[in-house]
Amino acid sequence: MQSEMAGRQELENPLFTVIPAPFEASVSYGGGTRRGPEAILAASQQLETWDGLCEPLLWGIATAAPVHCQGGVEEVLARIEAVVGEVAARGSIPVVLGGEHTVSLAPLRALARGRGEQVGIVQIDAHADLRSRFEGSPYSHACVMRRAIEECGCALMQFGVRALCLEEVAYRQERGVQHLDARQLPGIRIDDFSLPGNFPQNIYLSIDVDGLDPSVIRATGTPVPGGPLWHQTLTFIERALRGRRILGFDVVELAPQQGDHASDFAAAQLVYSVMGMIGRAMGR
Ligand SMILES: [Mn+2]
Repeated sequence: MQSEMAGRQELENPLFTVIPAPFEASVSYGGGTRRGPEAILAASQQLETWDGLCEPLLWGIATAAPVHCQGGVEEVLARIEAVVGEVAARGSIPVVLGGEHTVSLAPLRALARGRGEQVGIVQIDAHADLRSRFEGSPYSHACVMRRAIEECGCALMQFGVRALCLEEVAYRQERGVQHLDARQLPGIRIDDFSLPGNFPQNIYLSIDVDGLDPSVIRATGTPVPGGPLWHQTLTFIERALRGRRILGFDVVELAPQQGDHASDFAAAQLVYSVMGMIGRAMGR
């Protein structure tokens, strides 16, 4: 993200630090998520700095060097976790760009594991990602939210899910996973949504770009029709952040495709719009 317009104070203490994490190991269908971060960063140069309500750039947006993502999954997650931990310790909000959804486990380990208070994950996704194992691996992108619940003790709220298996339905019930699935959306006024009162105060937001309808973002490995549209998704996020403290967020699973720069741009706009919502929720 460009930061030329920010003042010295904002450059030294950026509100956000973008961490590119181009990790891609579990490809279930279409591939290419390792090129997601660079495509989002390239598209970010085309964004208007005024997001319609405020100018997040002025709060300071730093971009860290891409995390080295070759090697075994545990090794790579440990590297991402270390960078997220450093960023958070400096008081900047980490913004992780994937890569496949597995990368979300790293910021959750850094921000939620061993923390005194429980962290609630707000997940935007077409898939529940609650499988115990997928294609032999407990670290597949199809398992990431289950790992987060079990390793980091997180609560979970899912939005836009429309592809899940019976194992995941049972697990949701067993663990009290909250959800607003895609099929429920036609009957709902998202403007009225709020997280349950007993949902944790500390929030981590994880956005799998396949959560949005493929008419908004289609450059992703496992697109599923019938998802929430742009404004529904942004309204949901804004409502979910209300009155909560946000520890960090990620945008994952963009798999850029030649000729589809609309998807790259939408993902970059999503990152920037969420930054605006977070800053405004903090009273900036
Ligand atoms: Mn996912």
